[in-house]
Amino acid sequence: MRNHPDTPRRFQLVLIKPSHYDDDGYVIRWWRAMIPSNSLAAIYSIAADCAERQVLGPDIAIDIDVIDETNTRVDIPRLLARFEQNANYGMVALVGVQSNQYPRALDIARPFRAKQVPVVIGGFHVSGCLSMLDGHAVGLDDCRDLGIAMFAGEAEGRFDEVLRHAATGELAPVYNFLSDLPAMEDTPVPVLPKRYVARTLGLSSSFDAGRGCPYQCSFCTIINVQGRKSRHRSADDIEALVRRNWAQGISKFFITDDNFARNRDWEAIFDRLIKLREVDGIPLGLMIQVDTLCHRIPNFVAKSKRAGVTRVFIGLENVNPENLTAAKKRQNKISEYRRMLLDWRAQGIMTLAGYILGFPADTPETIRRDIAIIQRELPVDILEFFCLTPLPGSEDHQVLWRNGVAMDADLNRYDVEHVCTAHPRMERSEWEAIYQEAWSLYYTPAHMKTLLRRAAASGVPMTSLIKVLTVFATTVRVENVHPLQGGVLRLRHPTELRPGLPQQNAWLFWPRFIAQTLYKHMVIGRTIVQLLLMQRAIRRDPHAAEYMDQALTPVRDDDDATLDLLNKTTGADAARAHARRVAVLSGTAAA
Ligand code: B12
Ligand code: SF4
Repeated sequence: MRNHPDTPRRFQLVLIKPSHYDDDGYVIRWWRAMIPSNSLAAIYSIAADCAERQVLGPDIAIDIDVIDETNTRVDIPRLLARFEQNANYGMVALVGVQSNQYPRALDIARPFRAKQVPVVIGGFHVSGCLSMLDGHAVGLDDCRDLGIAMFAGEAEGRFDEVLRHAATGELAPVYNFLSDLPAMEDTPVPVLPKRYVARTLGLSSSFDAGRGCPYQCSFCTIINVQGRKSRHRSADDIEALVRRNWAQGISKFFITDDNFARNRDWEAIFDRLIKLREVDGIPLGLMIQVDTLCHRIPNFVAKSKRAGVTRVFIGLENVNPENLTAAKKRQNKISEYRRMLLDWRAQGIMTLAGYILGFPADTPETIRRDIAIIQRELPVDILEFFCLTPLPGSEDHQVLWRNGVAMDADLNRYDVEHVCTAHPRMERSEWEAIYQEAWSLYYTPAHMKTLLRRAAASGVPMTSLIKVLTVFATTVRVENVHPLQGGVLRLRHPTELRPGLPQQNAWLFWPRFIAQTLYKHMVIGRTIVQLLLMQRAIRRDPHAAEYMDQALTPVRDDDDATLDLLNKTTGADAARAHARRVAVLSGTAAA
């Protein structure tokens, strides 16, 4: 059916954030995903602003549909029918597409392109590749072949143009704004309508208060896409965003800045959030991401607490100085780790730390040793393991690509959970095995009990820790995906199988799915019961508040020679000697 020429035209804008395929080839999708995607919220708000400003003309409405594939099935036949009814007047936007999501994004795009529906793709894969490679690698020519327009850079201030081109059938093959990153002040703030947020757990949302990071870690893609200069939203914008969410009953947020401590306006933003919380009574609950030196910024930790931060993610990455130097992560000083973690703990804030496996000095033995040292000596709550991955867009990837070093050809595996290239000291199979083993080494019942005892002694809410421990202790074991891609009740559908893989018989598919689901929930249920019993025992212990161990011991000397952390890790001696030299030269220690 075609629109009658007299009826106002309605541009159909479908925003899809693709998921990716699991090891069995099925799309990773949940009944409830963890948290709504900030990339999707950002593009939704930019698009809604375009609709309000009627950028396609005064009589043309823009209908916006939002699909986050981690919690909603992309019903391609239904969407195709909708485009057909509207004479293909519209556009599919593949939003925030990471490298591991790129193959799935293309699979979603194919049927739309076959019917000539305009498709545009944006996100870190396209931006990272166009920033660091030759404009064709890795897989970008597939977009050209399919007629998918590629968008590199950030959509703020640029989406009008893309919409107009799609409406007139004049989309360019490539939009590249990487050399002209927009300022963030006064741009539409990322807010998703509640009906989409409700498809995730716990009615919390997310926003980016800023972009860009000053550091230069070689495995990082962010600095090559969003730059090294801090760009940020204003405190007024943040207040508007919080109020719009609060009007929908949402007051918990993940601030997605890679490093909020290096947001140049962190203090003004925190001060505004403190006012919203303490004066206006909005019950803010925040999670932020920071670096390991944030505790040295005056007031940062204390103001985090007052602004409502309850969880902080820290890019610890590794405890071996040799590895940190190899990754150009020289800002991470292992001698500071304990002081920093104890500062957060003193505020009753839960700490989550990223830990990368597969740096050059790592072997299965050193990784086992390091996890034991962390359990004993570092007062961190949650450890998240990742495999060092040459992510397209990073310096590491660029170097390997230029030197013609073999890397995995399947982009679906670039999810920092799979091994994608060779290691100097570990076979691929050893690296894969130690990644799996690391989770079970850290999340033993004994260590989880210690974590709960530390929480009880330092004011970190135990119930909250139990929720997080359940996710981190079970997701890899039960679902074989990283907790950061996790959710509640894994769903699968035969139509979501990766093209080229053999379809299972429905009589086998559904009984197997039900049996697996029951088994998984039994394992998860058992872990929850175990943790709740531990909590009950600790609550009944009259001495729980006095609990003390090596990790909780206050730092007296940054150069404490009794710690294995500063003695046994690879490169520790050289790092300590260097730190002593710096201290002597800067006059903070005697020669
Ligand atoms: C926060 C975050 C998360 C959160 C997401 C929570 C949330 N609410 O969004 C969590 C912790 C869950 C997460 C998980 C993962 N993440 Co993550 N994450 C980030 C982080 C730090 C910020 C994302 C963000 O909000 N950016 C701001 C948005 C607005 O930027 P954007 O997506 O690029 O979108 C802009 C432009 O690209 C463009 N654009 C985007 N789409 C489109 C579409 C069109 C049509 C147009 C015109 C423009 C356009 O306009 C947007 C607005 O300016 C990024 C790094 C970063 N700085 O972006 C990593 C990052 C995206 N994550 C990454 C990875 C690998 C993952 C995981 C696979 C890790 C894992 N194994 O669990 C999972 C995948 C989960 C999933 N299903 O998506 C990588 C991807 C690298 C790559 N080359 O692919 C990144 C880049 C970090 C890194 N290590 O380098 N992540
Ligand atoms: S500190 Fe984080 S965001 Fe900054 S360069 Fe290193 S990995 Fe990237």
